[in-house]
Amino acid sequence: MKVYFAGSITGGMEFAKQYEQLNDFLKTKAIVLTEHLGSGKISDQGEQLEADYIFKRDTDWIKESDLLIAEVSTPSLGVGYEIALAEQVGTPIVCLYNKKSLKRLSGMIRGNKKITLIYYETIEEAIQELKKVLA
Ligand code: 6IA
Repeated sequence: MKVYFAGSITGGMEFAKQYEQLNDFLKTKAIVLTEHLGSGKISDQGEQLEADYIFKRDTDWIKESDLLIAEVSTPSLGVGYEIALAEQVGTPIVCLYNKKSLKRLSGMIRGNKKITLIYYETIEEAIQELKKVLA
């Protein structure tokens, strides 16, 4: 199974630690196309690649992935775009929102019945819920 793992970069990386922990878990269950996000090495500058290259690569990856998992605790234009694209091409979507986030979760995510939404506080909780979804 191929998973596209999305999370805010330019929008802010307050949850970088969680990206890393989620990425480590997901790698035990699937091929994670966007491993760089949870590598612990990426900053809010993102990968140092041309924007047109990133756009093409990431949209192609979304089209070929079996599941999109987005960490949405930090609002991000890029992640919102990726979620909408996944919906358009019929890729199932799971969003994870940390209850300690200082940002409210957008109604465009909360109100979308096609999205499986997981609210979590600890990473163990998030992983437990993800296991159910992946089973
Ligand atoms: O708007 P954001 O940057 O927060 O969007 C983050 C999402 O878009 C992530 O899920 C990534 O898959 C994707 N993304 C956006 N920018 C990058 C990037 N470098 N490197 C990797 N993935 C990205 C940014 C460099 C750019 C300023 C030229």
